[in-house]
Amino acid sequence: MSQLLEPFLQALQALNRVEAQNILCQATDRQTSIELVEELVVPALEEIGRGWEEGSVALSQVYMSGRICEELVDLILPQSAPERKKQPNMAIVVLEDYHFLGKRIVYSILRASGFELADYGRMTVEELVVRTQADGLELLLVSVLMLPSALRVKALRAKFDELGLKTKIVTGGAPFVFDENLWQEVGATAMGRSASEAIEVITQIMEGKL
Ligand code: B12
Repeated sequence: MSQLLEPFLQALQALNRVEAQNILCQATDRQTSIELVEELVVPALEEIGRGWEEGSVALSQVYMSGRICEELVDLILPQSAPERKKQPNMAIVVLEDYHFLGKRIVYSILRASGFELADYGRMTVEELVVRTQADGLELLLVSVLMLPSALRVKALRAKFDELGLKTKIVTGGAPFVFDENLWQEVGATAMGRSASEAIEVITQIMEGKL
């Protein structure tokens, strides 16, 4: 897998969608699509993000790489698993942020693993409170990549508490990976670093461990 990272990265930076797709598809007979996403797509985008911070990658490259990866992820991730698991009533949302790829991956992988969940797209705290109450959610998965958005989870938890909503919040995305205590500070029940960890956390919640 690691030897594919450099060519995949180069294809993305050259905005060569066809080449990026070829590299990814070559590996699908050796790796599961979930492994490919987590071991190739995510590290490549992180590397591109680092390049942008250092000034060696343009914002247009960051944007187009993100779009190309979105399309490729849709292409390789399996559709919903036929058997659904008995599970909490749950949804996933991007909270006041514009980074959608993480949510899309977590959503697809959860559905492919047998979980049923609603996709709320992008919402503000106010919209989310109304929707959560109306749908009677037991579990809300929140994806953010920017720190100000991550801090909004605190306002969300406060609104839930004000209304007596017991909905559990599980957070994920870069700010929670950078600061390992942030999920507790914003009042979440747990956090996950990847789509696989999302499955682990939900399983623990179903077993009453969280
Ligand atoms: C691609 C990208 C963009 C694309 C987004 C395209 C899209 N459709 O998503 C574009 C170009 C639009 C963009 C814009 C901006 N970006 Co940007 N972007 C990135 C970049 C390079 C990669 C993000 C990404 O897609 N990663 C791949 C995905 C799959 O990873 P992920 O989201 O982390 O998800 C995984 C896990 O975190 C986890 N996960 C995610 N969500 C959840 C949820 C739950 C419940 C669980 C359990 C797990 C989980 O599972 C996923 C799969 O493993 C990051 C760099 C980085 N290191 O993250 C910067 C980054 C996030 N961006 C940043 C910034 C600042 C911006 C802009 C403000 C830039 C600007 N000045 O215009 C704008 C924001 C616009 C807005 N109003 O919000 C900063 C945020 C800094 C901060 N901490 O606040 C970063 C960190 C770059 C940096 N170092 O400065 N960006």
